[in-house]
Amino acid sequence: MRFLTAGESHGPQLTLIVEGLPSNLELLSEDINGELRRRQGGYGRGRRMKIEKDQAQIVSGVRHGYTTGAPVAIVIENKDWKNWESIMGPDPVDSEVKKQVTRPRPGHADLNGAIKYGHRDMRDVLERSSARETTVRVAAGAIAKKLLKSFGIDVGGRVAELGGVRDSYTFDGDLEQLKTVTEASPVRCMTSETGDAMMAVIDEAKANGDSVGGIVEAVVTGVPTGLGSHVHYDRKLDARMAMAVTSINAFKGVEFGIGFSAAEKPGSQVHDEITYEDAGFSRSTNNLGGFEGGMTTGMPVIVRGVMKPIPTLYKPLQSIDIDSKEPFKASIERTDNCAVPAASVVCENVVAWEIANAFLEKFGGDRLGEITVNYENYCQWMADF
Ligand code: EPS
Repeated sequence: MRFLTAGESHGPQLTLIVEGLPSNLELLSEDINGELRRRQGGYGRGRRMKIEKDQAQIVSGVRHGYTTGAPVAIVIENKDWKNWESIMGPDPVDSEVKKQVTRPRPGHADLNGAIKYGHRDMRDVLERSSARETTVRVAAGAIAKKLLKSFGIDVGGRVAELGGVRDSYTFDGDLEQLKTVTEASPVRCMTSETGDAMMAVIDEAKANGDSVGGIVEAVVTGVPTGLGSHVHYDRKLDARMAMAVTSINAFKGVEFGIGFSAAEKPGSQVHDEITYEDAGFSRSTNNLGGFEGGMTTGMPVIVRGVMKPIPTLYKPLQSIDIDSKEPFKASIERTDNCAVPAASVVCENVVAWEIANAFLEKFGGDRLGEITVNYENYCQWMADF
């Protein structure tokens, strides 16, 4: 499978094309809209999310509730477009209509993109680099989640740390509980007192015109052994996952299982001992987060990503105007002062996409039924191994 996205933050719509989905997968707009709603929420969001009510319109590849095997195209309207038509329209306009952005925000794509693509108005950069694009990546992930669900694979996520406040929870195998608790938490945190402390940090940052980042965790259960491969660098699924997670806007790093803390421990306390019971091979712990040798082990996949604080600040940092070359405070764009809870939903969905893609590589077919036969054969193979 592959997908392409198009669309600017204040353009008319976002567009997604997913190619390579099998036929006969049940897919309803609501499967996607449910995920879109989750992404829009979270404590710390700004005024934009009061304007948008993201709804997926499926415009091809699905008929009477089932995929046909043709590319699935989805559009999501930007309701804010009506306020930006003259600034963002495709047709030529008088130069005075253009509100030129000439003051790059430190930490954003503004300056590098302007130099690289030759824009004197950095709106031509920031509109596409905006995290608004994660809307359609979540739509792609929602389709992946639906596919995975047919094979008993489930995905959830949580906020593990926000603005320096760390939640002490570690995943205990109960994904249903994780989903229930995080869905009820405004910051998607598993421990309510920690969630309160996270909200206090967001309030404080907002009062100071500042922003805060954090760490999110995605968890996938029901993953069969052997997705990905050890035989070539670009077939290692953890490596592909790292690319997917660090490509989420503002993400700066990724870890699996105990992650970077493995550096502090001896090997005997890091590697997960192999066990064998009626259900087959397993591991006594899951320090490696469900991956060994670029392949899934059959243990839950645990992926964490770190999001830097959003670089658009109401208390802007020092910058240089690209026209006058004079120092100026960077331009202020309306923004969220914390999008970590939303980013947790995005992380879940990009992880779901990578798992689904690896699943189709291993068990692929043109029809869902064909994939099911391939998967069941493999389950039998594993049981006999
Ligand atoms: C964003 C700035 C804000 C966010 C936006 C990402 O938008 P605006 O500039 O319209 O106020 O709300 O996020 C979304 C629109 C979204 O859907 O997540 C940015 O600068 O990246």
